[in-house]
Amino acid sequence: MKSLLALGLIAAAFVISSAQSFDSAKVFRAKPHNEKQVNIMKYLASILQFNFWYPDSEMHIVDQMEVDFHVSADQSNIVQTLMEKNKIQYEVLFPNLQEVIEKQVRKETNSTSRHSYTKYNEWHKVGKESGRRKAIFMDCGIHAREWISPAFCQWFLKEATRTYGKDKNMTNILDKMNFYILPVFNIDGYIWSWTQNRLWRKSRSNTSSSDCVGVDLNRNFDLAWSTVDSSKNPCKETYCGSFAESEPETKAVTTFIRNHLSSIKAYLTMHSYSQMLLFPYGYTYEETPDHNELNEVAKEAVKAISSLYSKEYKYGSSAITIYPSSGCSEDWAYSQGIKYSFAFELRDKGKYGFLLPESQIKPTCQEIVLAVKSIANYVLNQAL
Ligand code: BHK
Ligand code: ZN
Repeated sequence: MKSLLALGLIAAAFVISSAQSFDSAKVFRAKPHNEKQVNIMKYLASILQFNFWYPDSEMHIVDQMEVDFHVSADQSNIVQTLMEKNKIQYEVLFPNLQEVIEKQVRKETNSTSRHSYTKYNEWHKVGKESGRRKAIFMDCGIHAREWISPAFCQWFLKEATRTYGKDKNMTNILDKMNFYILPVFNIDGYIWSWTQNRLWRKSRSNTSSSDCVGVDLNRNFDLAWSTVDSSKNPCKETYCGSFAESEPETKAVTTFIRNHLSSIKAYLTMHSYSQMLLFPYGYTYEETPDHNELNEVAKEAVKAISSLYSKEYKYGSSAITIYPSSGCSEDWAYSQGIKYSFAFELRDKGKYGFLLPESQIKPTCQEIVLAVKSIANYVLNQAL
């Protein structure tokens, strides 16, 4: 035990002493006043150890440029002497680089103090602070052909930017929460739906021995994967993939969410169509422990939607309200402890379906912004 402790101490000492020391290293600002001096500077830099601050290397030194660099203690005298001999104008910005660094570390950082927005923060504090701040993760375009969905994510970004500082509620939301917005989840599929097949739903991966392409990314998540309403058949529209999170698109999102779990309080995923606001579960008709609360949040959000253009959106658990589906993103997010997990089914109810006319992009986005704000407000009012 004792020797272990000693080893630990040695290791700690080693870590501390392994930090580069700049004891008596000097920071110079030199200014060549003619071509000859430029060339001398370049020459000095090439034979001595100039550590450039500005510009990035001797290559970019020109006449009349203020050149900032530091040199180690054992070279600073010769550098100084040679600049003086050649009448190159210079000043010493810091006579002892180490001293300034230490002063800054001691004064401007303090490993025991709390995170501060007006201080430099160590990594663990940056992470914690980001974790303390609430966040909403929102993705669009899991299914390629649902073009209104990516349109919404883009709209929301624009609207948030446009109304920040003007709209009191949006300002408050953005001051207190982070939004992680993924405008197109299924990029390959989205491109395919533009170039090859307007009604493409899945991703574009070549998974199996079969000739069929693509995985239904909303069946590829790791909760009740491949149990109900998904297919093992790569040729089906609801093919769930060869294993949970088999697809890079899924993996990227789940990895991001897992890494931000301490801050992500809500998960929103945008689909179309049928005008619904859904929450878990999708894989079973059973209610979640949070069913009543989620139902209330959904009810308020749907009320906000209808306040604008009187569009009716149904709400409820997705298994009951739309149909059972397993391995869907919203169930998975909920299973990770993100209680406020919702899937939107945007306009319309089937008159145009996936071919929703462009004239409906604006009103659809406007009404859904209200729903997102409604959910965000609710989440903000919850304890951490
Ligand atoms: C949405 C969220 C959770 C579970 C199912 C759904 C319905 C969605 C799907 O994955 O089948 C329907 C859809 O987007 C229309 O293509
Ligand atoms: Zn969809």
